[in-house]
Amino acid sequence: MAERLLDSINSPADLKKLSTDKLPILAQEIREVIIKTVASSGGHLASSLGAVELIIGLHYCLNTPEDIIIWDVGHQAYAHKILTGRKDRFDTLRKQGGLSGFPNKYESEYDVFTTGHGSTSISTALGIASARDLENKNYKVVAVIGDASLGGGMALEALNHAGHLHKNMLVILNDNEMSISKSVGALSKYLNRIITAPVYNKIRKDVEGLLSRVPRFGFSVIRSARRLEEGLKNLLVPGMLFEELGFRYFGPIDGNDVVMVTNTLKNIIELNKPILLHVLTKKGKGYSFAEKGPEKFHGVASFNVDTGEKVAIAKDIVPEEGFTKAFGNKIIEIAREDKKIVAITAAMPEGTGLDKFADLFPDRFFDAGMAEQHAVGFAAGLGKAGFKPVVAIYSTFLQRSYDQIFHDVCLQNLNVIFMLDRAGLVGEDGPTHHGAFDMSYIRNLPNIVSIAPRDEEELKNMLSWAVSYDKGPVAIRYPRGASYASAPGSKNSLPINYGKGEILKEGRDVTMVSIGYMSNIALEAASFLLKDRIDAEVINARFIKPIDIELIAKSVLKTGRLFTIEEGALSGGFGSGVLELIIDKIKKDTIIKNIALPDKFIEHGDRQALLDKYGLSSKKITEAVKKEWQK
Ligand SMILES: Cc1ncc(C[n+]2csc(CCOP(=O)(O)OP(=O)(O)O)c2C)c(N)n1
Repeated sequence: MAERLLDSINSPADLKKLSTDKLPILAQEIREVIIKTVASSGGHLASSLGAVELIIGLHYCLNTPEDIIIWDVGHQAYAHKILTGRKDRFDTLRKQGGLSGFPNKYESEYDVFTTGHGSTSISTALGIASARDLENKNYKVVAVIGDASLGGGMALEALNHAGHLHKNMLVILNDNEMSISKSVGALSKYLNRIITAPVYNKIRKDVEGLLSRVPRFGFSVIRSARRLEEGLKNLLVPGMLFEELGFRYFGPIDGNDVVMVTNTLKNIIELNKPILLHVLTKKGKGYSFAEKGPEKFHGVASFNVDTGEKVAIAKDIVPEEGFTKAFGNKIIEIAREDKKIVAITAAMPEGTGLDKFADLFPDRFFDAGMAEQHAVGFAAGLGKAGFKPVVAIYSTFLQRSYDQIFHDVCLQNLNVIFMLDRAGLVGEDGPTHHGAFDMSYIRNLPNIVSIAPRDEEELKNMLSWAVSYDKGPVAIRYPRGASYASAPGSKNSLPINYGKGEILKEGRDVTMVSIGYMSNIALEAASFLLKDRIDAEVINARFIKPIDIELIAKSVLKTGRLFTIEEGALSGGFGSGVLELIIDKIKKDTIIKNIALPDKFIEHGDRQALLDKYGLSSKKITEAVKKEWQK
């Protein structure tokens, strides 16, 4: 096989040895590596393919890692990993012990900041640029942010502050007109107007030509280019938003033309001021299936490169996203009857299962954009005005909205329902995406009820119950990828009743109190324990708040041993809540153990393997109970 250019590149210094005319070939080689790897490991394909030329251009023109790049979300940075000494380990992407799917400061000095959540990069970059100036240093700072992430409150707050501080920094707006699905919002319309303004575009092309032809242009050229562009934009670009915010705006340029990107970067990088470079990229670039269906290829599981089809999962593995679909179907059923139901997502209609609802009830569906804080405040307004808002946001992203949950929903005691998908370990996306903390951050707020279903049937019943409950907010949490349509024994379940748990299996030796899907795992553990003649009572707590402490205490008084089991952080979580309330209701010599996620950020890897590692598989739970039993 002919030697690839990529074979000789082990660092950005090697990249700089290439002449610019070689860069398109390198981009193609990097794409091939990304497609091949993601087809096997799964990951964020479409965004990473779109950003290849931009990443080559940045490492070609900057002096990394002294010059600093902050990636927003970080899901687009695969080419950055490949160019910064990690190409030989790239096949370990997202695997346990392997490379992270996101920038990770513990993985490489080139990953300055560990990221995974959106809209953070401009704030971080501005902070670093300010520190640099305080120390009279002169490295460069660049934030790379997507058009959807730019709509998040934090990014807009940062732009506002940056224009005021007037720091030397470069913000690259990587605009592919897509979030996971189509970008929404007035800002996205504004960007689209910049791109499509016909007269502006024509003259912009002349400016672009000027920028790319002159290898390193002098101040007089900058001045005339600027004057030309300025006059043009004053005439044609409504608002000149970025300029008004204090940034020099350049672009839009074709972000998939690596020579254009490189030449433009070379020219603007030395301008000592806040600059915003608007690059247009194609999400999924270079892989036809991803170009045609960027939503489907935003985050993918393993797929067949030739057909673009998902690799079939073995029959014995429960279908992914069972809870998500169950929610999506049930909310439609309820909304047909109840015209006050409205549904809200923060840029994730498919991921949360609301896409069908959006098609059926376009007037009652709201995509607030990648703006979780606003989504919750907005829901509060709808709730205040008499509607029943159902806000579906992943557990980890709802962290953003903590103050809105507190101030706009709980304090007003509004009937807002939160659907917290991906509550628990998500697997390969790792620490930024695990939903480990929601029980802790919701349980401590007054007025809100927090519940978790053990199977899809129970999720549907809980949703119906939450809609009928009219005394305040309700949060329903459920994990990723693991679900039973109807778990063993669930057909005989009791109806959902405020603050009441249920006994799934009676027993006399130990009490296992579990929440949500973990109740199925606890039942499995109980069946293993029976083989050792340990007769466990298993309680499905159903309510994280208010906890059915009477039911639990009665059982513990009988068995003398209490095990709480939850897929969430130990600190402040469900088990912690049980202890707060049970302490004066049980005997002093009761054996107590909380089985939960430890007080650390859990790494990425296979979900089942991680659950086992952290003691939450039926095998590990059985071992933990036996250990206490033998004491
Ligand atoms: C706070 C937050 N909300 C939601 C997400 C989930 N998410 C990851 S990428 C993405 C879309 C990003 O779109 P954009 O910024 O335009 O980048 P692109 O993928 O198009 O390159 C979303 C919604 C997230 N990572 N962080």
